[in-house]
Amino acid sequence: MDAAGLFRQMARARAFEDATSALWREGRISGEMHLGTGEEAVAAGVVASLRPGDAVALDHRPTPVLTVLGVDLAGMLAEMLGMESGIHRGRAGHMHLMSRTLLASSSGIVGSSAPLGAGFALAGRALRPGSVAVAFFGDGAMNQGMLLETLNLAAAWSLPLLLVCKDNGWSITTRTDAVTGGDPVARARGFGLETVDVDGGDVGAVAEAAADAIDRARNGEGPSFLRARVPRLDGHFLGDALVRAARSPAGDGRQLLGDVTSAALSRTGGGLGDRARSVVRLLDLMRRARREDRDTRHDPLERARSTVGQEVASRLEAEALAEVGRAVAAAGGAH
Ligand SMILES: Cc1ncc(C[n+]2csc(CCOP(=O)(O)OP(=O)(O)O)c2C)c(N)n1
Ligand SMILES: [Mg+2]
Repeated sequence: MDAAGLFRQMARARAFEDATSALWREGRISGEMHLGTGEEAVAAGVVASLRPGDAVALDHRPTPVLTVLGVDLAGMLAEMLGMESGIHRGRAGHMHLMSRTLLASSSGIVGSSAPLGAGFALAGRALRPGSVAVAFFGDGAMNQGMLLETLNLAAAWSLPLLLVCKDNGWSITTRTDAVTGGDPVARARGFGLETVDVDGGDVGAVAEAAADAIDRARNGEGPSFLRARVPRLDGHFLGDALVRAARSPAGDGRQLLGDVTSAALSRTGGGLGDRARSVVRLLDLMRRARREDRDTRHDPLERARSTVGQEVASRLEAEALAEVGRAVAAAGGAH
């Protein structure tokens, strides 16, 4: 797929995430909302190499990949709005979206997309020779036992599987490197998988790396592990306190710090050292969140815009906005 084609898919995915965000902020979607804003280059770059008969297993940020794959946008939005017209009659919400026809499935259980993907790959090898499966998950999932077991089985059974780690450096409010031994890529290599490490904000680089890995899987040459570093543009979930603090240090930031400091001063449980450390830790997290939030060069869509040129980008973004706008109206989400 050419640069414009990849950009078009990224723009569609971003427009869908933005529309979901707007509906959530209006109070129309209940519960937590994890968006994949910032993961569009990974979604577009990997899906570009998929064909009918391939399968994808997704995590709690499934919508960019599902949008690029071609799942009905109005049906997904209606699902999130809890309507009978949703693709799962309004009962699944955003973390359990799936498509039987497109062989796509998601789950909010961190790490579970890996064994799910391995199951898809195993079934695909038997039922649809030449097909592949892709599992998408975050860096936090790399420490889940079932994911590590999957790395092992995928290599031992030479499954036609691509494991894609969308590494945003965070697991909710924990910096993933603070709870991770060694390097995730080296870990996957240790199990015998082919590995590749790419800038997940560079759609061309993702597309190229994924194409190689998927080709190998199709040809029976076994599984691969692709680590793509991505930004987390909307925080862990919409309304994330760290993002609010980052965007408004004098308002939400001061309030959050004040709340944690007074809790640390007044709480009876825990030693003084622990309580002081929790305030220092919060300050560190707020500093990192602010730095990431300010750094707009990290926005993959912004970067892709300069690759295709402003004129083409504007046209494709306008088309994407119109398409998603129609889906919002069809879902009954428009005012
Ligand atoms: C098995 C399991 N443990 C904990 C959680 C709670 N939880 C939801 S998202 C998340 C962080 C996951 O981090 P990562 O895999 O890096 O994904 P990210 O949110 O950063 O995209 C956790 C711990 C969960 N959903 N499932
Ligand atoms: Mg993460």
